[in-house]
Amino acid sequence: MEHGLTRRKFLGAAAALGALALSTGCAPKAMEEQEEGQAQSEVVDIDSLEVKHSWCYMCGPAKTFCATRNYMKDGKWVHVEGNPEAGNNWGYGSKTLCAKGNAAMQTLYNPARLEYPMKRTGEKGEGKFERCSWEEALGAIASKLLENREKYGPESYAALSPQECKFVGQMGRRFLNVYGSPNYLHSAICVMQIMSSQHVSIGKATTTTPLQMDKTKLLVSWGVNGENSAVNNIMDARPVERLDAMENGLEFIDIRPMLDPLASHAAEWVPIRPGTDLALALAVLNVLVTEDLYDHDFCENWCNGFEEFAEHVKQFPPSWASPITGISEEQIEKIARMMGTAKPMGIQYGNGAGDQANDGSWLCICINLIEAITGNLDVPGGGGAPLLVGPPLIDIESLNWIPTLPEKLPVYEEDTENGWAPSRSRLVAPEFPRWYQDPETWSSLGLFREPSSATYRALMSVLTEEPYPLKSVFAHATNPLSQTRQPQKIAEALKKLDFYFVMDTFWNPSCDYADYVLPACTRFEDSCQIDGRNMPEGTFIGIEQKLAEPLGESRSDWRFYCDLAVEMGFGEDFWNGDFDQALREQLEPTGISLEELREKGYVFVERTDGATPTEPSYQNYDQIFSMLPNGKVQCYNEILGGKPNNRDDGELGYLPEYQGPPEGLAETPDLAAEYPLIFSDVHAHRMSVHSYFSNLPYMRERNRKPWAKINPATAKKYGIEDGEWMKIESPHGWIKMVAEYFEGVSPEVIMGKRGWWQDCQELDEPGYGCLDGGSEVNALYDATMTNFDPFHSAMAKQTLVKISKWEG
Ligand SMILES: Nc1nc2c(c(=O)[nH]1)N[C@H]1C(S)=C(S)[C@@H](COP(=O)(O)OP(=O)(O)OC[C@H]3O[C@@H](n4cnc5c(=O)[nH]c(N)nc54)[C@H](O)[C@@H]3O)O[C@H]1N2
Ligand SMILES: Nc1nc2c(c(=O)[nH]1)N[C@H]1C(S)=C(S)[C@@H](COP(=O)(O)OP(=O)(O)OC[C@H]3O[C@@H](n4cnc5c(=O)[nH]c(N)nc54)[C@H](O)[C@@H]3O)O[C@H]1N2
Ligand code: SF4
Ligand SMILES: [Mo]
Repeated sequence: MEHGLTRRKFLGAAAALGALALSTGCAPKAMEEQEEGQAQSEVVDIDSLEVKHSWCYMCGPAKTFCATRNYMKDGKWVHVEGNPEAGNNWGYGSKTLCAKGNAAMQTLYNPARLEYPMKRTGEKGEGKFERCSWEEALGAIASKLLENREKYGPESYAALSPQECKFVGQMGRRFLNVYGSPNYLHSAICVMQIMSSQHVSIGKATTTTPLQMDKTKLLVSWGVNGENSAVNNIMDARPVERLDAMENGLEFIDIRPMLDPLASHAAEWVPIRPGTDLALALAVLNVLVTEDLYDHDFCENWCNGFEEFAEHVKQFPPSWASPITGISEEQIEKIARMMGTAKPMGIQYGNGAGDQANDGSWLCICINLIEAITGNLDVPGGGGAPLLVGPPLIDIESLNWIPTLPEKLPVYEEDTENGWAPSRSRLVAPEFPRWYQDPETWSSLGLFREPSSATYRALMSVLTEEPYPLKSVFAHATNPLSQTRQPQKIAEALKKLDFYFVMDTFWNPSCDYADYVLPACTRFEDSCQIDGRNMPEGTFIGIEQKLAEPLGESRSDWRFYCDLAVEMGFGEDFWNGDFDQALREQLEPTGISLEELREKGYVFVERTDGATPTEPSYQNYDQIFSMLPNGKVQCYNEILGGKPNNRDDGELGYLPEYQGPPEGLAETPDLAAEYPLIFSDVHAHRMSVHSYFSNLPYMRERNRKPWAKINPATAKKYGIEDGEWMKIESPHGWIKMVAEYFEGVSPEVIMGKRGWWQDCQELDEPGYGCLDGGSEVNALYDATMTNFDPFHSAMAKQTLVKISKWEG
């Protein structure tokens, strides 16, 4: 079995490397100069090369995680490694980068890069385009946006940002606010579930995740894909730290359908049927209550309505959950007892738990309540107790945040009448209920967030005209045809949409429907993002240093908004077109100038006083829960209960309600007679980000064909051999994928990987479409809008399917 994890310790200062074999990546020009078949490596003295500093961008445009040293040879970027002073991965793997990080050169020098603005000349979807100038594209976009604002109101413009992408979240949001639209379209399936469920149940001042993991005795890893999503970075999953903590006696429970590499180290692997986690969570709560495994003192003093809640969960014993989840009663009882007795216990949960389940908000809330009622909140080694780091030695608070000017949003009569924040009445498809989308609510719970609509429902407004149709949509660093459900429907909406424009580094399939496509440069070709990090070793500030001139006429994603704003007459709110001015404002509190930072690449101030960080006092519950109703954990939920849902067609409940997936072996037996298997997918993969980077040879080499893992017993039943293509049909669409035999998945479940539209020219690997007959898993899933989660709009990521050998 592939493992992919190594243990690495903080390396301290940079060690001189001496000679190093360099790979020149996939630069088309460099390749032409090579003799055919000649290996592309040469031995170079690394110390003779110029080093530029930057941040690795290979975790996606939303993130700056690992700071890097980039080696330049004759003006070309030839080698990358981590910057040891940056404490990447909180001290682990500081110099090493993950596989994606090491392939970074191949994205800059990729033959598939977009180089020029393009305008559509054929029908939408036909793919006929011609090159145009930036001047023409910006002029046309600006005049169309101004015209549509006049004709249909500012709310008719929406920006897609499924992954809370940084430049869309800051510059794109600022543009939306100045234009006057609240319609920031978020996927409703990435991370907000975790954040919002914590706000409304345990408060934002704490969490279920154990940050001091070396003290944790039991970790519950629920729907987390750490070996892929967080190999080398600082996100919550922290798989390497988990393996180290196991040496101190940590045990963990892994709840997910596949026996992935980390799951094979677990004390208990719980191979749950996709989409049924809430049944499991309710049964765990049932055992905790009926077997008296909860913390009485905590529940009496710090839980709102614990009695009603305890009575409520008595309806959900393991005998009820077992046939739904496919997990034996014995295993449910066993893991519940472990959660109730091991102290301290912490729970990490990822996108597999709640983000993509149509009852995901109650699921996430129940997970939080398991942590709470077992008395594990704000306990060292339990949930929420912070990492011990000294105070920052440079003021880094302002870094990486550009003010978004929410005060520019118009206030409508309906907003005032209902007590809603500005423009909430104009949300086309509120991701969260309108009453919840309030700066007061969010900030009182510890997080500021601006309004959002949910992508799928919002794009459907173009077809249904309910409550009004969006007219102009900007897809910036996103491909709506592989990101949300039912790409067929999305394509229909894009066809009917009045004005659609895209800015991307590559031609994604949704570009075919665009009026204009704009070429983005990678973050290695400009210097627009600053980030900082405070660590036990010291405080680090880094900026992207430009490693190469932008390819063709590609432009920075950040600067683009300044260019468009000037064209629209919004220049005053956009530093009169000079984005560097925004960076100067960010840097002001640090006392470091932009010029100095660009020159040096980074500044690191070492902690030399030898003082160990002071331990905070823990379990200050009156303070931690002070923002919650009655100052208590919401077992009986008075934030949600009795309030309108996000569709304004019903009320939310006070106590967890089991909904279950829209279809399933236990849920819809008639449908299961025709479609006898369950299909679900994984999002993160070590060799790609979302649906891209599979055009990089280093990545595609190890992740070659659209794969779906299937139990050999099941595959053989249908005459499908390992490595053969299979046709996968659901009641909602069909795709083809390559069967990968894997005993670590139950015979009734198939697990695919999303996003296969990219080809890889160097390896002669084709791309596969996003619509029916392609290989995009989203084509298979249900998208009945009344099935979406009534609080945070999540959609089920599971469907019933039938399979056959693909002969096409
Ligand atoms: N290399 C790489 N890293 C990434 C990304 C990437 O694309 N590539 N994406 C980034 C982004 S945007 C995000 S949001 C994070 C996501 O980070 P994670 O939440 O860690 O990643 P996912 O891949 O969504 O993993 C979900 C896990 O849940 C399992 N699962 C699927 N269905 C179910 C279910 O019904 N119940 C349970 N219990 N488990 C289920 C899957 O098998 C998978 O192991 O990763 C980030 N990191
Ligand atoms: N079935 C299913 N669907 C899912 C998920 C799942 O697990 N299963 N996961 C969900 C999650 S967690 C997320 S975050 C979303 C992600 O969904 P999206 O963010 O829409 O991801 P992609 O579809 O990969 O599209 C990203 C696009 O950004 C482009 N791009 C990359 N870098 C840059 C850049 O620097 N600048 C510009 N301008 N463009 C760039 C890429 O070429 C690509 O076309 O998908 C969600 N959809
Ligand atoms: S985890 Fe990998 S891809 Fe992400 S920033 Fe670090 S090296 Fe780059
Ligand atoms: Mo995500």
